[in-house]
Amino acid sequence: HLNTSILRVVLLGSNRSGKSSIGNLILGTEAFNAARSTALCKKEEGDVCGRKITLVDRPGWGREFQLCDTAEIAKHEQQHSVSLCPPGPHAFILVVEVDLSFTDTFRRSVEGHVQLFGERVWSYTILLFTWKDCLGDRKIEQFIEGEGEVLQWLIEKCGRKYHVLSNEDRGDGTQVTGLLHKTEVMVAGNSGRHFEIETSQLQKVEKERREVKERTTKMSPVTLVGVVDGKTHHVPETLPFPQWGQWGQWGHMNCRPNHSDATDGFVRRGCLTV
Ligand SMILES: Nc1nc2c(ncn2[C@@H]2O[C@H](COP(=O)(O)OP(=O)(O)OP(=O)(O)O)[C@@H](O)[C@H]2O)c(=O)[nH]1
Ligand SMILES: [Mg+2]
Repeated sequence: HLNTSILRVVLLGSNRSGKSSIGNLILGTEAFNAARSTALCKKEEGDVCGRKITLVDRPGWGREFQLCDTAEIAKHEQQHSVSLCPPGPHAFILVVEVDLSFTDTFRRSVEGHVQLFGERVWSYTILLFTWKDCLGDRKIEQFIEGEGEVLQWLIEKCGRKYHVLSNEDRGDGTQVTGLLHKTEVMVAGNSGRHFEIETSQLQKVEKERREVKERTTKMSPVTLVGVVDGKTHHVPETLPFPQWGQWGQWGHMNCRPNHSDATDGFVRRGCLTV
């Protein structure tokens, strides 16, 4: 039957997994920028196969990062995604590239970042394998069987709800309809209920975000100059880093300032070591 209510979805996953790309594939637009790494949450709406959908894209976490390696402000931005689709998302799509190595480090990283919202989030999460083009002729079931227990663990965590597609293949409409169908089945399994986050948790996040914004607007707009592979790059942004000297994210690269004026979690000047 035709469901006229809005389906609210938040995209989760590590950097470069294909979150912005799947957002574009679902909406059939270029609403999200997949040419560069997403730094801030973004909400887009569309009409897909007769269903109204609200999609929230958000920054990914560093592939090799454990939750403790991720900057507090990055965690706040990740959590902010839920505020953009009140009263809460019906579904989270956890985007994972098929060609990752499913090690224990991967497991702890995914578990930590997904569970920023608490253990209950898994009941609202569908696993989406991207980069299907890397599988060649192999079927996803064969691939899963050939992988170890970490991937099995993830599939169980998501209640065996998963889908596979290639974001590069824009011609095959069944990729998106299949994903949306499985998402709707999950939502129906939750009796249409949306995920609710503790109001106090969200309020804390929003307060911290406001404070950070106030601090950054007071900063003088200095262009960060980075040296990457011996070449000088101008970084046109204020970069958040966990702490001075620690690794952070710039585009798709892990980098860290080797000297800077960062005393407050931000780097405005300095050199980058990649
Ligand atoms: N071959 C192939 N390339 C893909 C696929 N999905 C994404 N890409 C490419 O991978 C790169 C990263 O994709 P994004 O959609 O920006 O990834 P993201 O998860 O939004 O990354 P962050 O914003 O950094 O967290 C882009 O160059 C995409 O074109 C896929 O299924 N197959
Ligand atoms: Mg992105």
